[in-house]
Amino acid sequence: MKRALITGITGQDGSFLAELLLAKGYQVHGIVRRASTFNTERLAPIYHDRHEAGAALFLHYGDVSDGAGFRRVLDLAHPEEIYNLAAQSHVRVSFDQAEYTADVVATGTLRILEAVRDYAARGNAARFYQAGSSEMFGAASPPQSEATPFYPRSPYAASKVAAHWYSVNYREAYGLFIANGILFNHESPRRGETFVTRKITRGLARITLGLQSKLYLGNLEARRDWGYAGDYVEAIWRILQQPQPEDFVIATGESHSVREFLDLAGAHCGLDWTKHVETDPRYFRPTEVNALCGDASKARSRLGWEPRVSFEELVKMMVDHDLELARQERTLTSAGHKVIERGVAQP
Ligand code: NAP
Ligand code: G4F
Repeated sequence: MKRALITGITGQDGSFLAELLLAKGYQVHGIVRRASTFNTERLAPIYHDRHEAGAALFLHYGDVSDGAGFRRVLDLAHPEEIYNLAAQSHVRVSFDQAEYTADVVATGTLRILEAVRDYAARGNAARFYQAGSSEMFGAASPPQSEATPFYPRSPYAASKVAAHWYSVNYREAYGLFIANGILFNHESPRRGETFVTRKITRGLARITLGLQSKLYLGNLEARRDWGYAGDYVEAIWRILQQPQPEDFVIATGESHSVREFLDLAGAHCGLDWTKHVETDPRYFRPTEVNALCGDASKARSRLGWEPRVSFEELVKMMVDHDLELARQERTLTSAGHKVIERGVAQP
């Protein structure tokens, strides 16, 4: 049985990747941050108590700001594959929490690489995946490929560039199997509710069901290359199965504006979104990434990877999911139950 260790397992991608690896017969270990509330909601469907026969998913407390703790988990899990997905992953928030973002995203990766280097020196070969981002291309004109120079436009993106180059350096300096994925935006019904796609599908669904009246957004003209997270974790896994460690852009090659996302989501809800969406300047970024569109030719030819879910199918999947959530919420409210808020307004 192969063993994998995932940082960021409680996030959108972590949950999809854990599911994929379990289906492939891996024993999966994940690092979970201690929080005062549960942050393992996305893992609930695949988690079994470790005392149950056949349990293959094991969670360990840890944080990428704590190198010593990570090393202990590494020795305990003893993985052959390590996927570093942990990040303060919100671009707008990184302008407010720049030092923290650098500590987690850039230095956090360095801490893990140092641990992996020492793990290898003790005779343990582990393949390492670094979750890079199309945000690293920032102001570089589309289409962006592995050959496009980085031009980061946020503390988050600059930190991801640092993590990318730390990873390249450790590959070259120590001959380790280290690969960077440069993934363009990927979404799903599990996407965090403060990212624009989910904010839109959740907001329009609640408006459709009469649970709220307005949705406040920022820049509607930004263009993104949006794919489906379930497809992207398959690419992540394939990157680590290659004979040599290399870096890959993962993207659909199609780009749409936030406005176009609203058009499709609104149409699927049967709602004229222009009557409900208002602009709030606090959602604008000091420096914006205007247009991202990836050229994933290398992944197509070398990994044999292709996205399966189209943009239209993705929007529909997310809207359908959030309409169902809103229906459940309305049923509870109309039966006199108080709906427990899962959070409050955030960026
Ligand atoms: P996400 O949903 O925000 O998940 C981030 C994960 O990192 C969560 O499990 C989070 O834990 C964990 N985390 C945050 N700070 C941590 C820390 N200090 N120590 C340990 N864990 C920490 O992000 P995602 O969309 O799944 O993305 C996964 C990775 O891919 C991230 O590195 C992201 O930057 C990168 N990426 C994402 C996209 C995309 O479009 N989704 C595109 C390119 C690259 P909590 O659950 O406790 O918050
Ligand atoms: O959904 P977003 O916050 O995603 P963004 O900034 O592209 O970052 C995501 O994708 C990256 C890959 O390219 C990841 F590395 C990163 O971790 C994250 O997953 O914003 C998308 C666009 C931006 O141009 C933003 O200005 O939507 C625009 N936008 C407009 N109104 C908004 C809003 N974004 C958010 N979050 N909230 C708004 O109200």
